[in-house]
Amino acid sequence: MPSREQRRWQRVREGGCWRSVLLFGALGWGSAFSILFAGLEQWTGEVQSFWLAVFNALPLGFLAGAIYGWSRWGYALLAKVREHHYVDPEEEPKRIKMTVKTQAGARPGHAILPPAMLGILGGGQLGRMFTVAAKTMGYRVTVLDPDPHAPAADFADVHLCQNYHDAEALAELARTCAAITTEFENVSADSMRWLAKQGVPVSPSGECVAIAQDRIAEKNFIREAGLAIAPFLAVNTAADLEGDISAWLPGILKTARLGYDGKGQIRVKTAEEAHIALSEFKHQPCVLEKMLPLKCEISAIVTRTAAGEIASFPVSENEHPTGILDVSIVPARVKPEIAEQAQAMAQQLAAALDYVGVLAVELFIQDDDSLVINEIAPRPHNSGHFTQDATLTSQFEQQVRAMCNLYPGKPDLISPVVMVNLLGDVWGEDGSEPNWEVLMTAPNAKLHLYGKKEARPGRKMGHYNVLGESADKALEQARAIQETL
Ligand code: AIR
Repeated sequence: MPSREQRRWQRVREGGCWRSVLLFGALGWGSAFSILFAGLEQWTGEVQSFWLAVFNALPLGFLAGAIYGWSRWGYALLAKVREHHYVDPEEEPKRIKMTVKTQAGARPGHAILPPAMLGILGGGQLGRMFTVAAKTMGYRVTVLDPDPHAPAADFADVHLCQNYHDAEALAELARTCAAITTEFENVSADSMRWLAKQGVPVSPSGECVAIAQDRIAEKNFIREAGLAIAPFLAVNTAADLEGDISAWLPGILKTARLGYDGKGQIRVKTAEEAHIALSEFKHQPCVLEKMLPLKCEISAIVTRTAAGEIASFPVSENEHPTGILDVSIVPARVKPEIAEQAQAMAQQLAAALDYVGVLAVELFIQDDDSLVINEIAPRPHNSGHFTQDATLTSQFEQQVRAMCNLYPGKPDLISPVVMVNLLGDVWGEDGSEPNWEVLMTAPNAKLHLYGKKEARPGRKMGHYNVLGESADKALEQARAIQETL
């Protein structure tokens, strides 16, 4: 049952401003006020005929009605301005839960508005797409990345070409930026903590990044938050692999830190293989994760603001045939209650972390339909690139919005979509470009290239989104295009 406040918003939103003024204001409310005034006059004994009194009171009634109507118009105008923020919780109870503040000034803190300078640690493809989103909204961007050819530098106003812990570069960021974020969990969490200490809003916090950077800390946090994870063994030294480890076999040995895009992972079937894998990783801390019987992999990406509003993107179904994401299919072809549960788990985790920004949660659907969290990323995610073309707000715009203390944009899906990654493998050995012809002539396919100078096998060079009538149709076309590259 919608509340009174919700019904009022609904009427105002549906009514349109001028209709409110004319119909309800001058005529409707005018007549009502006239009758009221005439009733008062008759009551005080001033007039004999009630209808004559109504007639006499008409000008005053219309004036009062118009004033009331105009106040409604003001309200309607306010509604129009705020409409963008307003999501009726009754309309979309599962996808998005927002706390709507209707009082001016009720929102804690101040919004950071364009043309403020925003800072980002890391200038890879995720930083590049963030920069494009921020620049589109009128912000300026400073990127810190040691690579002189960092993809984000093509669009950024300032590129600080230094390491992520360079004191001078960090001081420059703190001095010039109104808010700072990151695009790569391999950046230094200490740098983020230092920046926050200088008084700049940093999101996500250094604490959240530190948790996501370390698989052991990450898994412990998720478990303590009461959410399901795959069974794992923390392997700090080879001694942890002694004894009976059959409960985690066959499994995957993953380095606790600095692994991404399938890097730092080896599949192991026996204890001996686990030892060999650990020496390959030069005995750095690892986790041994048990391989689970899986139906499929999905991800739930949420945006959370400092005020606690959370918006969830539709869940994507992900395929990683070689350990690197190949395609994301949206909406995920899973039971709706599973998708909803995944979103709820991501929201719960974001709240437990007191997270600010875009948080990606990768999950496994096991054979018995139960969900376990695989890993999290404290930033926009490859499996969320579909949002650039298929949702009302992209994950990169959400990152800007969250760090600037704006409300999250609407995350609704406009069309079923399939995202296909373009890895360096599709480029020629001599660096020659793939055959773009078919992709570029398909009106419903959208190409995004990252401008990386060097194409290496397994390196993410770009992606494309194919929008279709259904996820299956989009997938069919996306695969056909893939064949032609
Ligand atoms: N990234 C971060 N975590 C996982 C991924 N894929 C993105 C970031 C980072 C870039 O990958 O944008 O800057 C690094 O890509 P590469 O190809 O230079 O290793």
